[in-house]
Amino acid sequence: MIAFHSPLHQRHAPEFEFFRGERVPCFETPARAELVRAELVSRGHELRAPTHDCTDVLRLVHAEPYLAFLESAWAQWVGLDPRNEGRQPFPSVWPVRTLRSDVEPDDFVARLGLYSMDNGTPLAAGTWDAAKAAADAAASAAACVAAGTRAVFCATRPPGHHAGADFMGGYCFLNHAAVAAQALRISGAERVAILDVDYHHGNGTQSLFYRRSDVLFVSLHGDPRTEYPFYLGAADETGEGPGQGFNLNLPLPAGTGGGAWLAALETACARVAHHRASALIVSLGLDTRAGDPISKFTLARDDFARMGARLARLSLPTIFVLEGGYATADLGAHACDVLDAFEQG
Ligand code: OKP
Ligand code: ZN
Repeated sequence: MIAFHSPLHQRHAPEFEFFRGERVPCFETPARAELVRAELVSRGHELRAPTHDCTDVLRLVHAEPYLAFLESAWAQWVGLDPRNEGRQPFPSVWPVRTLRSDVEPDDFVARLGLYSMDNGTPLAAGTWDAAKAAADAAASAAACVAAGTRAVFCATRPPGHHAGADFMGGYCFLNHAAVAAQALRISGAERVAILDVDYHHGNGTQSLFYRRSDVLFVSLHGDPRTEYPFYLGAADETGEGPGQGFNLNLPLPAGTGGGAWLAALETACARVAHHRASALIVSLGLDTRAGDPISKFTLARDDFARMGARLARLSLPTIFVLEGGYATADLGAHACDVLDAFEQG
């Protein structure tokens, strides 16, 4: 399978995040994409640098003020104090209900809060470069599929599915799956489906397409009553206005194993098939594996090949976009098991 990858991902390398009240080393590391890249090469997949600039599509997915903030955020931070080069900024105040979110404050950290959903998404010097390269990969994958390629993988990071029109969150900055979907729509696909199999609900992707019937969003994820992102992902979120009926959430309890997960995948695939899409985008989170350090499903190694084989039976041109997966040593194997089974299916 063709896999888009850019070494620019390495420029996004924050050192720590907050976890259970402590500063801990980041779970979302450059090593993740490097290990996936190495496994792709060893299994004979074709690596390609992104071929397309996503800028025009990006403007349709994200709000202009957010893009302007994100692109210059590190320069703004270091501009406050040159010693900030060695420090990570974190938001500390958010415009929740009753506070105003229509004015950009002059204070940098207040602006960071305005454009963030959590304090778990550390910025680094090269965050923009890495996220932009991943979005370029998504646009390139869309061009490939529009030109007739059956399946493409975006071996990119940071992930994207928590990022919304004007906010970052959950290690995500730009929504690459949404960029791929929007790029496919522009290149003539009338209907597109996004299937999100990451452990965490793709709140950003859901919100971007919630009022649209052209892009179906279906997600299997840990029940948000107990799992991040907590405030979106329930089964009663079915779409709004023209998008009514075009959002399907299948929350599953923590502890769910391969059998129940694959049964839910069946429901998800039936809904995708019913959409009669001309292409599928899979937000491929691999954090559903037993032992993932921040997730609570218990899929086994073999379940990833089963997933790939089931997705192949949809018989749709498919773009796989890497999202989460933090049991880093096995990440390449899990990704390639899905892709190889898909290609053999
Ligand atoms: C991103 B993706 C606390 C750890 C949990 C949020 C999880 C983000 C998951 N700092 N942080 O969907 O895999
Ligand atoms: Zn996840």
